Amino acid sequence: MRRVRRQILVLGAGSNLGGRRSILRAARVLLRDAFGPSLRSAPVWETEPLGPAQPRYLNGGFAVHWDDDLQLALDRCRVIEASLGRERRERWGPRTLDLDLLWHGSRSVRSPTITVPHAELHARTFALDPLLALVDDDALRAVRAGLPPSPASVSLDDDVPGDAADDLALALDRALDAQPAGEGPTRVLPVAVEAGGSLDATAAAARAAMRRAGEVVRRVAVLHHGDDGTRLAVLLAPPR
Ligand code: A4P
Ligand code: MG
Repeated sequence: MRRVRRQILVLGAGSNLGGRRSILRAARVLLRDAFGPSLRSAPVWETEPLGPAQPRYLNGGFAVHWDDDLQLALDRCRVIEASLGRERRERWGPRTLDLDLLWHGSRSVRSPTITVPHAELHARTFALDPLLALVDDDALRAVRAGLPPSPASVSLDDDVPGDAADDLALALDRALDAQPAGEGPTRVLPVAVEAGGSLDATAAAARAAMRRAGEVVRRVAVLHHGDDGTRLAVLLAPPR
């Protein structure tokens, strides 16, 4: 029997609100559930925003095996974006999470809702860098060579100090004894914390609630952390 080589679909990921690293890590967990264990992650780059004035982005990417309809893949990405706090206001506006379909091997698709390869791919180092970290393609490499170099990337698993919302996510992961490994399906619990609660108090209250409910926490993503309060997405393992 002839072996069929599965197509690789590369998703571009960007975040410029909240604990960006915690959001991309949470996205990785949810994407693995949605697309299967073949998922691989690119490193991440901090990039200047393209479009209206807004915070800097953390950009990365994920590769999955995918032979199915691209609309189905985009729909799954939309569900993950929404569960990690994505709100659609202005085009190119700031977002907790953006997942774009960048590239699907030799496939080229143009429909009213999907253009693959991504229409802006050739001009965007923040999309090409993660893509080239995941696939080897001479034509793409030639396109990348014509664009300015990027600063160094870091692994999605490296902790870079100095980002308050991401520091909070890490502290909560520790306080809640997060167990990132395990089989899906992961559930996402939105949690709102009023302004003024200390980190310890927030973590203690959340931990008590999880213990009472018998929940196992996989990861905490900080969607918003400001003077007006904190919003979290707590990723829970399946009920035991
Ligand atoms: N759509 C068509 N093709 C695709 C595709 N390959 N992948 C359609 C995803 N979506 C695709 O997307 C708008 C429409 O594009 C959808 O209806 C979809 O069917 P959206 O996610 O709803 O809105 P958006 O993300 O605000 O718009 P758009 O045009 O996708 O923006 P981009 O291209 O995602 O750019 N600066 C930095 N440094 N890093 C960034 O990641 N991202 C953006 C957003 C702006 N500036 C940035 C970054
Ligand atoms: Mg988009």
